[in-house]
Amino acid sequence: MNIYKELINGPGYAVFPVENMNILEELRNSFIDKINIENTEKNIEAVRKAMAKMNKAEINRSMIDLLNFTNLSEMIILSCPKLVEELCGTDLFIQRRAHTVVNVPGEGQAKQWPHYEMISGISPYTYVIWTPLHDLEDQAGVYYIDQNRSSEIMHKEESEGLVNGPSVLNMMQDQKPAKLKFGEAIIFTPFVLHGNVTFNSKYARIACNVRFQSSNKPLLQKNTDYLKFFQLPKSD
Ligand SMILES: O=C(O)CCC(=O)C(=O)O
Ligand SMILES: [Fe+2]
Repeated sequence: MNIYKELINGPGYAVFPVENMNILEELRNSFIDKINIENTEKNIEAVRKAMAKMNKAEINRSMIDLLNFTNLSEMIILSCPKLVEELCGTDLFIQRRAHTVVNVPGEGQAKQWPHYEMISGISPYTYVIWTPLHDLEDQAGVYYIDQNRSSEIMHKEESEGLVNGPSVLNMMQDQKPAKLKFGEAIIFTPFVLHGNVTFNSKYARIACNVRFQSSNKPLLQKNTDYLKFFQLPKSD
């Protein structure tokens, strides 16, 4: 099955190898440079180890250093240009500021409840690319729920007048996050429920994600505060 079919007719998510590893490596080095954690060697494992021991306030503080990572969105998109072009063409709206998610090990630290991206007001024409900055061990990644099952769950909630009711929150208990290697990414639609779970490790988990859509499709709720125009270079 090709990725388009997996996204539209299949589960709504697909793992794929990043096309341009040199850009992903450059992205990772840029993250390590910018995050600038004191007395830490400039490699991803050392940064992960240092961040695993930081409290939430310290992590939030260090995230401020990433505010000047102003081309993170472009870098993720340019690491997978063929896939992006196949799905959305060359003229895009991309998230102005891609997210970097640092998830630390230990009970009560899981950052994301089960959610689907449409809930944050992006358009139904949006795709998300998520990629870790290192191999994922244990349960540190993200789990994804088939989009048909996701939509059944959300319809059930709606009929019961609930948002994040027990059936959604209980989903966190028995999920198996996808184990990606550095150099792999997941693409998913805004209808797929996903989230993360508690994991045990000496290392924090660090991943980046970006939202994008064709500039020919309606934006609906989001505007250019959230998105910027971006044109993929001509492919040869
Ligand atoms: O990185 C995570 O744990 C959550 C990421 C997420 O919610 C997303 O990519 O939309
Ligand atoms: Fe999400």
